[in-house]
Amino acid sequence: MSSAVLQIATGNPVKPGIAQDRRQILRGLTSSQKWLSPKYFYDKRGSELFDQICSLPEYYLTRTELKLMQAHLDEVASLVGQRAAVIEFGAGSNIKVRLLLDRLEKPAAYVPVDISPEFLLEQVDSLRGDYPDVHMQPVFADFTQPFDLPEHPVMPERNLVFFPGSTIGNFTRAGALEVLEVMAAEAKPGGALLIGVDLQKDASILRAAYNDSEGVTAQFNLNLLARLNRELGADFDLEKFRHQAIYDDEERRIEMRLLSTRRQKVSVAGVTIAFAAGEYIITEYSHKYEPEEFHALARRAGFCPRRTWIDDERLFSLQYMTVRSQG
Ligand code: AVI
Repeated sequence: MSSAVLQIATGNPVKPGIAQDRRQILRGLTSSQKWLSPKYFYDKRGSELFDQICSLPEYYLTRTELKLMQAHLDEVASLVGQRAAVIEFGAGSNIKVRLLLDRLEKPAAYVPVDISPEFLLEQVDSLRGDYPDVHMQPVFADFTQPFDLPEHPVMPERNLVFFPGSTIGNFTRAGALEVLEVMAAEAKPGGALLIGVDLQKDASILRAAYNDSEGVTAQFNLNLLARLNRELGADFDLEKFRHQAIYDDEERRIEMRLLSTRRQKVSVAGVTIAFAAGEYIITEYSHKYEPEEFHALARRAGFCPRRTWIDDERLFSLQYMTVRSQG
């Protein structure tokens, strides 16, 4: 039994698993362009595969962001000041939040926000022993919607929202603006955001990152169908679908697909879904930004970009911004 107290954010009736998302899943699979939300990638198996992706040679994102963090977190810490509450959107990589908590001056609290109670509890349980002075308060909520922040025993000086990994790229540009607005509201005036944003670059580098030679990304993508089989009683034959990741130049994004290699019918939660040969399900977008484009988006959401660190190969950016004071 975990010792963590889980804060249930009011107004967010989100539960774990995908069975309760049956309607949304069927809506996607019965649309003229079939789609599934990337949020369903991350069951236990999907999270393990994602961890493997993060150390693939072609997947430059994680190692480049880690290098940027190593190089610039001291500066981040001096900008943030002491006794910040770190609010992480998504219970992400333990390594990254450790790096941040290690460098910040007397961090007051750590508040991971996620729709998976298991990930939340694992995350805080793994950190608690090493950060006894940091108040750990996981919040079970969908961070795309405003949520209530918990009270802390020591009043933090400011909120620092942390959103590494370029997960912001998995939202459409309009969706990213909405998430940034939620972040600005949660950080509050005087608060700040530290965010990892993947950059536009030569399409060959991007294609390789999402079509790795070991086929791990393919397994990660196909696991979505295996998950529907396990949790929604679907009967996808994984042999009859193929992973595809293309770079869309106009939209400046990677589009991941699961392509039906033949004409077939699949049953999902009792509903029959027909596929033509070559028809595909869109499973993920991963948008890539120029730094200035992202700054403009962040400004519209109420942030003031302060620092942007980019690696020498111009692959990835780590951006620090503060919430613009109103009026
Ligand atoms: C979590 N997210 C930022 C990853 C990305 O690069 O868009 C997910 C991923 N999909 C395929 N590989 C990694």
